[in-house]
Amino acid sequence: MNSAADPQLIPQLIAQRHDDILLVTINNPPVNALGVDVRRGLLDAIDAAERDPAVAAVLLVGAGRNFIGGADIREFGLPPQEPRLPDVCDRIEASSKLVVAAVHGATLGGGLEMALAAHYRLALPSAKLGLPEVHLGLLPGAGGTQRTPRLIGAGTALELMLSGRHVDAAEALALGLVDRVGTGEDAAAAGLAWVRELLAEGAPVRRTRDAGALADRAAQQGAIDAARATTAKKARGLFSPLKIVDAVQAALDLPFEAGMVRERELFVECLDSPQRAGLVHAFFAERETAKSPETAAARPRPIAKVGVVGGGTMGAGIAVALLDAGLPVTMIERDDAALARGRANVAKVYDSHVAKGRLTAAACEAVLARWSGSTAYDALADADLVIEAVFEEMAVKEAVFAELDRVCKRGAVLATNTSYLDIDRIAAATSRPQDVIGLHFFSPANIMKLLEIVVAAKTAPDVVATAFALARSLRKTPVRAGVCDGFIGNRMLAVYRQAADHVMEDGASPQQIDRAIRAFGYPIGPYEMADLAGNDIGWATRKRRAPTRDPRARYVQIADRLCERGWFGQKTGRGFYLYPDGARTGTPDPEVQAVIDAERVRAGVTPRSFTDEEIVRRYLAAMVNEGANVVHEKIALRPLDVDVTLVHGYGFPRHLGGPMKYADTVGLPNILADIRAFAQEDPLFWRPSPLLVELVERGHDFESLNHPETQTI
Ligand code: 3H9
Repeated sequence: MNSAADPQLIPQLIAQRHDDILLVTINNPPVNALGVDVRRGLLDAIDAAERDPAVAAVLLVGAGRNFIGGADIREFGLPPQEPRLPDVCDRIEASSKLVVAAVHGATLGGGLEMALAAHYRLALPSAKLGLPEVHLGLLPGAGGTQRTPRLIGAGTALELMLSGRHVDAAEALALGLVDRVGTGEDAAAAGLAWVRELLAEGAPVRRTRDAGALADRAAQQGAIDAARATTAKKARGLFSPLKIVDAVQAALDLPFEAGMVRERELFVECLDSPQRAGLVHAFFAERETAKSPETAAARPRPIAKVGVVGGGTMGAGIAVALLDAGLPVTMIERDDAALARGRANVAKVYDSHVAKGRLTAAACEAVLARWSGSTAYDALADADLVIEAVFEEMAVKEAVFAELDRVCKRGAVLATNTSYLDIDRIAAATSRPQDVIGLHFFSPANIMKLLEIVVAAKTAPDVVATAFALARSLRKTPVRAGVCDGFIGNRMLAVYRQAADHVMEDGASPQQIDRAIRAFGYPIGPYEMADLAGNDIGWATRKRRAPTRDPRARYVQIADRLCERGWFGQKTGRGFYLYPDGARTGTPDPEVQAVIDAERVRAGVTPRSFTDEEIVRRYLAAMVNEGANVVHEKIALRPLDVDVTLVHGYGFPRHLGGPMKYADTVGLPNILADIRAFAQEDPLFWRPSPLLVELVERGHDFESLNHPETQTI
């Protein structure tokens, strides 16, 4: 029953009286983020409820699919606006009228903190609760670090805040984050029914700040110490995780108000850190790359059945990714033995899930029942999508696509997983180039998040839209790329790896280069990575490119010398490093050093020493310069597409946002100055990208190109 006395709120907040309960609905699409208007409205709503003697309780719910997705991330870095979220939460908690939150869908960050400030909490089955601020370089700064430990203990609170993971309603109940799990999907209805029960029972106002889970000081201190030790080891240069631990320490040591002051100080330190800027950039960039001009303009084709051609590492990984998404997969191989190996490659992944207790044997069987195999292409006649993952050679790919053209139904999407080859040529092997697209997965394809969607000259818009829809259902991070040798990522890798090779031939060891790049934030150095992936892959590419290589260009042959000896990396027990007895971590190899020394003599190089800093500067300057070329040539839509590619496919540290964001942080004039300085020794390799030069001349940064509406060049 609505009353004429409903307080007048703002469009993002709807208040309705239901007898003596004020139902406040947060309605701020898309995720009900707690922007300044919502915060003001919430204060007004609580004040209005306090003033109105006819109101006995307030019920907070979210409109649409979520309760609240958190603070409004777009406001970070802008001048703060009152009221601050922690003050709104304090006001809710301080209310003399009962405040209840009924949550569903995303209940994250500031959204969960607001629910924790309410006096009682109910979660619907769809609820996903979490404190994911750590992924944005932040800590829960609206009382989350003070209320959560008081409610569920320091150890559990830290586990949630340091992992940022989402918990479902049942787990939230078991942990004590919520008081009750409701049924159905209607938060208002479930919440109103419960508030009526609470009022009938005379349930008291109950404040989380007074909850007693920190009572056993010694045990709580033990949990904090343990979390600090693990975090110091695991956080690898990340700033906010240890601040989270500090804030929870304050919850144990200080009274609530003083703890909130400490939380604020630590939150502001995180807010001001470049890592926060990098991680927020990455957050929005990942959402931008999930759209493309075609997704706005065309409807995806339905995909119910998929074919995969090739059952090697890549084909099997792609099959697993598709099976994981619930799709039936038909695998094609050239003979029965190869098909059996392909099936075994797929089954191996699920067997290891079973062995680790992640999947029951019955569930494993059910997934594998969706796999079928054949040695005849005709088995793909009714596939809606076929992904080719065969040997990386144009003639082989052309033959496969000619076969697909013969057997596939009209309208089927024909995708190639090539990492380098010309997709326009592959498409020309069919009579339907409009249906051909590149889907470049990264190995292991069922794990790596990146999917380069490579749009060829004749690819139809609805085929592009289909690829993006597929990426979403596979939970991949898609990036739209154009056709060139290596697309976005591998094209850039070829260039910055050459910069590293130059440094190696000029005097640095593979160990020093790997160490410098790891210290920058990469999980693994370039030569450790090459050994892991297999040096023969790069060798094949270099051989393919040899006829088109500029004869004047510097060409470091060290890797070729290793490959000629069969030293392909981990799989052969040696590469740039030695891997005795199947070791996964390499040890320096004196024979590799001898090869390097010999190559230096052959190339007439007098070795010199490099600082780690110079190594990193050269590596990144080469990366950023090629990134600028990739944007300039419209292979990538924007600099942010380069960032997402390098973060999700090549290990670039996410907290720096990506190479282009990093370049903006360092300053484009500084990057250009480095390139010009390095060009003194090798003007052919260090040619400044025209885009980089133009941006510097105009005083612009890469960010200015990320939003076409404000684009100036
Ligand atoms: C925080 O709370 C700090 C406090 O502790 C302290 C403060 C003092 N703000 O992901 P989607 C946009 S930090 C603004 O595609 P889904 C997103 O950009 C925050 N915008 O949807 C996109 O926009 P567009 C802690 C946001 O259904 C659209 O919503 N919270 C926010 O796949 C749809 O997003 C988090 O870190 C936001 N908070 O997933 C949660 N969230 O359409 C971050 C989303 O223009 N959010 N947008 O591209 C998420 O994890 C997911 O978005 C969510 C929905 C699970 C909510």
